[in-house]
Amino acid sequence: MSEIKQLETQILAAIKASDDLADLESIRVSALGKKGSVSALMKGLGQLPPQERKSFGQQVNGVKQALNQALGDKKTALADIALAARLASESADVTLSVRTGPMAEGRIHPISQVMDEINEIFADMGFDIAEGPDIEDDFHNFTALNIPAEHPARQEQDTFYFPKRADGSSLVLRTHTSPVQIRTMLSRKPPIRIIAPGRVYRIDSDQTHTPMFHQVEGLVIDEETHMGHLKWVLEEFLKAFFEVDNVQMRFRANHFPFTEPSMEVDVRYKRVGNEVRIGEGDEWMEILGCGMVHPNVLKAVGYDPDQLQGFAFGVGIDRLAMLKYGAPDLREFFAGDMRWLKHYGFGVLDVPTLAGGLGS
Ligand code: 2NM
Repeated sequence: MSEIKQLETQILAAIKASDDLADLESIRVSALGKKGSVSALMKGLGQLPPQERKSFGQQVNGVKQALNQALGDKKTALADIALAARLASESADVTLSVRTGPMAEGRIHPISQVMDEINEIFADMGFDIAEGPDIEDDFHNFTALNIPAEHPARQEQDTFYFPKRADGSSLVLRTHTSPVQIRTMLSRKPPIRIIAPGRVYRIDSDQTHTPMFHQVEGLVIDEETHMGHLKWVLEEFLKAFFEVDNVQMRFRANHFPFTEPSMEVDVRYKRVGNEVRIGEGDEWMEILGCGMVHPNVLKAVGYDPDQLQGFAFGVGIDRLAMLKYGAPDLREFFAGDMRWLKHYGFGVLDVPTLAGGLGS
């Protein structure tokens, strides 16, 4: 095979094997560029005997043409492949329905929503949100709260006790969020204004009770805190929560070990069809418990009851959620039924704010 033919075969093979445009371009330059191998052949033309020059020149031109043709074809083929790959990767099936994603699919449980609403209302009044453990010891859950050893609240049929420890004591699932108040008073100096929302546990299970439920308790301690403050705070809370201009409250004497005096608070309401309207009507609904913190509780956390007083209150969140959002059966709240949650749940962006309307 002639030298020219050999070079042509070699370059054509390189073009055939090339699989990207940059590589192809460097093959073109190294063959047909100014200093390329084919161009170099032409430079030898002058040294040939005159009678051979014509056919040599024709041969080299033929090689040039063949190479240009092969380079052009390959370039088109590579561009087609690149386009096909791009089209495949960028294709969109316009017949697919829009995927909604977690922001639209997810739901906030009504209890979480109501807790957020309550937090927002009290934060606006200058309260901090306090939290504590679900598993408590005897001191924080009972003793410090002036609940003596023989008190019925301590009994095994009401309280979830953990197995006895080496020292004979048992941990409990907290029966109220009051231990959070005890922990706060032990770790902070007055004035104190906190609410403690969270899960609480009691051995109780029927149509209106679940063994785990949710509470928010509040505590205010200062040098001159009195029942007028308590009444104002509760009234502001109830008006904001039920989104009404007026509530009427009725305070009834009651007994709790941790407050003295202790009261239960009823609100006026009426039923219109399935709806409960708070603030109007002739019926009274019990809604929360409250009182002035018992001197024994203050002493248990090292406060001087002659210098400091305060009030506390406790509200069941689950029933508030049922009242406000019309869910009829408490047990449904904890059944984990997606259909129920889709119906009663809130959108991820339904963030309660006082300015934007709490429950909107
Ligand atoms: C209630 C009713 C009345 C209460 C008392 C305290 C503490 F820690 F200050 F002693 N925390 N929560 C309280 C008072 C709770 O729930 C119905």
